[in-house]
Amino acid sequence: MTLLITPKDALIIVDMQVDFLPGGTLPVENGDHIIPPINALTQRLPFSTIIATQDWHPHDHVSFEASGGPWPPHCIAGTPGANLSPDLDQTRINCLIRKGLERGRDSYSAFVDNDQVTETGLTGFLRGLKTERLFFCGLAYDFCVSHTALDARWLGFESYVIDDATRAISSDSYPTRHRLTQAGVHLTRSRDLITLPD
Ligand code: VGL
Ligand code: ZN
Repeated sequence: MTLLITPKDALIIVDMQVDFLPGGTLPVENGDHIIPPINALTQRLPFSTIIATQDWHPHDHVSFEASGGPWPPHCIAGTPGANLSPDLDQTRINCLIRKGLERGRDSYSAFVDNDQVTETGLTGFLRGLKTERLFFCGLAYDFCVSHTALDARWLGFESYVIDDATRAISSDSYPTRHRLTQAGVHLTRSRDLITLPD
């Protein structure tokens, strides 16, 4: 099913950072393969709101193995690994949201920390622009992309994950896909997003 994208729609590019790409400290397999489709989305479609998120952790963050967490150190604030990929076209990105800044709390969602209390401000930003539909892409499908899309749905936004513009850490995406569709998050593909010729 094709979807006509208008300037009222927003694109949210999740965590396209050096550490999550091949060669980084927490690389998502083939994460670099989604850079051309994401660039095509921002270049081809008339979104007026394009948000990029960044995981942005202190060096002793609770999610790191040295602190008893599940992950190798990644996206340490201000380091090159926390930068957005140099291959990502940032020309039309008008908002950057950073998350996971507090040592003792992680944040998979770009809306609210894992404590479900601390907000990033993204909700107010989008509501202020009267945005209704949100389209999600980036890394990683089974963590930050899905948590962000689920929160968006819960907050009342119509939410779409762009399947060919995301990649998962786990090789089995079925549980993530199931959780998303059960919650009413739609799955779509780049080629189904269209615009009117001008
Ligand atoms: C992420 C694991 C740890 C993500 C962030 O962006 O999906 N995953 N921190
Ligand atoms: Zn992280």
